[in-house]
Amino acid sequence: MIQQSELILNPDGSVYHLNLRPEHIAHDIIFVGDQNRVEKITQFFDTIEYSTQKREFKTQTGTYKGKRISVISTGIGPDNIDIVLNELDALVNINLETRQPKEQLTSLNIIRIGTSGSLHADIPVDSFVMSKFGLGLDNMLRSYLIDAVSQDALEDAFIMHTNWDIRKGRPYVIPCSETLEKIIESDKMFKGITATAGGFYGPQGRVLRLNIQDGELNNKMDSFNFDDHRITNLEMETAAIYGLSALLGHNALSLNAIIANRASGTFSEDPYKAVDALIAYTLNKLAQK
Ligand code: R1P
Repeated sequence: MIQQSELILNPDGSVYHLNLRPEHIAHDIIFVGDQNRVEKITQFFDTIEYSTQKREFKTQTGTYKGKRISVISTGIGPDNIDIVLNELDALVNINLETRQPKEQLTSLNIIRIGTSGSLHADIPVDSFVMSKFGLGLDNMLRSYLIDAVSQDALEDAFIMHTNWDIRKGRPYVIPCSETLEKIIESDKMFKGITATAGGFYGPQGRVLRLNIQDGELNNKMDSFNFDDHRITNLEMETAAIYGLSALLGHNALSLNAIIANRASGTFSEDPYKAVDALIAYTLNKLAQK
């Protein structure tokens, strides 16, 4: 039995941070970072059956063209992904009354619609990137036993290429769900490795007043190539989502609208428009699933 201190439930039986009970979520779930992006998606729904919010975690469940979908905001960073993935998994795979894991496990389909910076001049602002792999620079996943899902050869090549200082922890690489990749992909999308950083400034090479450990890291990531996969973009959630989904048995895919180009130093003139276009694209693909 899982103790009360380990799986915390609110008085109404909902999971502690997400404020959700099992009946409140669909098995097709869209993650966004920004809580204000939830309604940018659900405004297109036929109906909304449930809405809740606690802190940055806002959820709305409803139907889009007859398909039941939940949209959840994760806030920023891999630490939040640890909360969201574990609590969502508890909703489907743990009996919250007996506090025992279920024998029949359920796989959720999780698609992130995020914003991100591109590392290459030829992946311009306002384009879309699908993450074939997540490359975690953040360490969160290293609290779990990940050898069965992580890609050692790609990790080793990255460590060698960037002369990575292992005092920052060993980067981890996790692939996307091939099932979701096939459903969502098109020639409109760039595809590559998405690097996930544990912070926005120093961890992504931004220098304001503090010196950083490796000022050349973004350039080295830009020139990295493994089996024809290059590092396309840098954000803060994908690798953590891929890692926990793979470990817990869920399918995950991350899509990002490119709003900044770190190679050319440019920023989208209308980032909301790029995100809206990615939302429309994803909803249509999901409705056809
Ligand atoms: C940083 O500004 C945030 O924006 C990006 C990063 O991953 C990070 O969460 O994604 P979202 O727009 O989805 O939050």
